[in-house]
Amino acid sequence: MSDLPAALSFLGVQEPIERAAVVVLPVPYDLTTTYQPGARFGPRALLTASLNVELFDEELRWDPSRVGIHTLEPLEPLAVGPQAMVPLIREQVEEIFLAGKFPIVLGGDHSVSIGALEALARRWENPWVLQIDAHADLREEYQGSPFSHACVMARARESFPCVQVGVRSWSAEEDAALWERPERVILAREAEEDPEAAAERLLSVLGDPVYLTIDLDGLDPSILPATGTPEPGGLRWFTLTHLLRRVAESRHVVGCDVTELSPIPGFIAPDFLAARLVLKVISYVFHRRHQGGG
Ligand SMILES: [Mn+2]
Repeated sequence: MSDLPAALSFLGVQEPIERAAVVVLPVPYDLTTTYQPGARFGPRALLTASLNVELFDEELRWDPSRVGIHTLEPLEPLAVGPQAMVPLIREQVEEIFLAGKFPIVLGGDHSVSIGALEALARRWENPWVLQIDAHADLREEYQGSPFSHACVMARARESFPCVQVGVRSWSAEEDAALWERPERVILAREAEEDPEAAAERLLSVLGDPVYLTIDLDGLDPSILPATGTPEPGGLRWFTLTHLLRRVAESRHVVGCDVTELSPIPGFIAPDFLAARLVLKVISYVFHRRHQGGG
């Protein structure tokens, strides 16, 4: 693991890795993107935007960067396909888990989650996966690959119980699989109509510990248009942050990935949102531990 210059580290801070609680792994890979490619530029745009993010969390009123954040060098993409990327990502994330640290994988397209989830299966006993996404991602295979972004949750459900939040687009093929356990699905519409009720329902089904996989297209395209397959009717900022805060307050969140930022040149708001969301996750997850809580 080699270091990045401070200019390309998350928030522009770079704690030595031994002392960091959070390790950020940029994976600029998007070769399974089906509509608008460009998620390969996501990590760089997010990291660049993060240099201007206010470190102080106005909500919990503390500076979450104090937990120590270290950003690794971006994982070099392999053109041979997602299957070759999976073990590379798995090894790096497993190393972060084994060091007792909190991994944050920055995609790249959503297929980068597959390697991270394999590391999760090796490191944690019976973890749950909480997916934020517009799409069900439950195809058995897509365009000849079972490791496509469109198959991420089909792979995840082979190993973990999963709850899917923000969903509003799926195929006929995925429909039956999605509704196998309706209590584990919170549609975007439901979350938007009553964020508090949605949070209560989420907490009534979600186990512990929890890994978060955030496909940014779960958010509404009015605030996050910079993504490969935008879908109308998504989550708003306060809906999503409320859900994440409630989860982090009551569950052990062990890691996360944030994928599918496909920057629009000259339009920085989505990049900034993504950077702020990563800092919110760190704030919510570590605030309790920092206060001496569980
Ligand atoms: Mn998606």
